[in-house]
Amino acid sequence: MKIESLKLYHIRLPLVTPFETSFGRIDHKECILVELYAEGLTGYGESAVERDPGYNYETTGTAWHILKDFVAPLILGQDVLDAADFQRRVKGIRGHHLAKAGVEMALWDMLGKRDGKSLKAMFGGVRHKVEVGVSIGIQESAPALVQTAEGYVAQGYNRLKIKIKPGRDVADTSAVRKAFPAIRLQVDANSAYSLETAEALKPLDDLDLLLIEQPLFEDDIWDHRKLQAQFKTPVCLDESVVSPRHARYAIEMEACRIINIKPGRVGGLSQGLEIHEMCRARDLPVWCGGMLETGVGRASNLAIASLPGFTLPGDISASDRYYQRDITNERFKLNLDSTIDVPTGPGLGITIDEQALGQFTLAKLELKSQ
Ligand code: OSB
Ligand code: MG
Repeated sequence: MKIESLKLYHIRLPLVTPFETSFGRIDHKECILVELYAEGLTGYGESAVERDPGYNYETTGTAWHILKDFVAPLILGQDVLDAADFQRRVKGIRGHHLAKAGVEMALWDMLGKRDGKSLKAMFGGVRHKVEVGVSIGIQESAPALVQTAEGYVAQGYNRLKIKIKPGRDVADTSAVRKAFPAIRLQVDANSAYSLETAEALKPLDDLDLLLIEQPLFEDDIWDHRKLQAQFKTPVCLDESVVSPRHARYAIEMEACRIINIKPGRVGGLSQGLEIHEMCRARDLPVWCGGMLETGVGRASNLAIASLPGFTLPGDISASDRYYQRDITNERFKLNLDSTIDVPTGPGLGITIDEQALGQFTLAKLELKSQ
């Protein structure tokens, strides 16, 4: 499709409740919304960056720069055929996966609208609804955490993920396990430990957890291998897997037994699909991670999570867990069985609430082909 224009929106949405991880606390979500226009069709994508370089090195600022100065000139006025063609064009831009993935998502949305196909259909998804859970930030205290967890369980979530950090790990997780002896429970350290300090996590191995996510440094697959060897509980990698190549390294090194696929982190939906295939061929379970996406990114996450290898519940919660008002007209609701329906409309299957988008936009830029 001949790309006629690319619009960037730096947006900032208030969260219904603050979100605290080992790298910080936020009460607003910032990211970049991408809007492509070609042949009478509009496609939307989300670059799931954050304001600060805490989760990884990308920020709303770096994504804006990379998209405006490097990605846009490679696609404006160009006939971009599909996601693979897009990836070939941006190959020379090293890193900045979240930024590039936003444009790839918008392209999928446009292609789906052109062909009258949903992302799920284009990917070969096999589920109409996907199992989901909720990711709970670090709370004031262990009792406060249990109380928060109770709220989500009452809403119907049957899988909880708890954020941990040194000093706020075993006691917090044990308290939740005690309150909910049968719930599917997992923890996420967001790289807060070293192999030495991870010694403190040993008691977690007796709490019947689904997995321990990214305990060690984001660039350290080797030490995760050493740690996995000491735990019965599967280690799951998030930050460390930045490409299909890294997924292969991790699997071959036996650094993890589960992979969290965030399409943005690995450079786009096409790489997410590739990792899914690789893991499926080796019987390694995957699940879809989240970055507190707006309805745009969440629609994309639901679509990829409908693939057969996504056998563990995703970090894809209902809209009301994140935002009182979202930028999509569609709101995602939790079904009674802790699932969310996969969108069925063409492309992402969502429409933009223009008024909400206007309200949450901090900066906007339109780039057109000459
Ligand atoms: O590590 O999985 C993570 C949110 C922002 C950045 C990193 C992570 C997260 C989450 C939230 O855990 C998952 C969600 O979107 O619900
Ligand atoms: Mg994580």
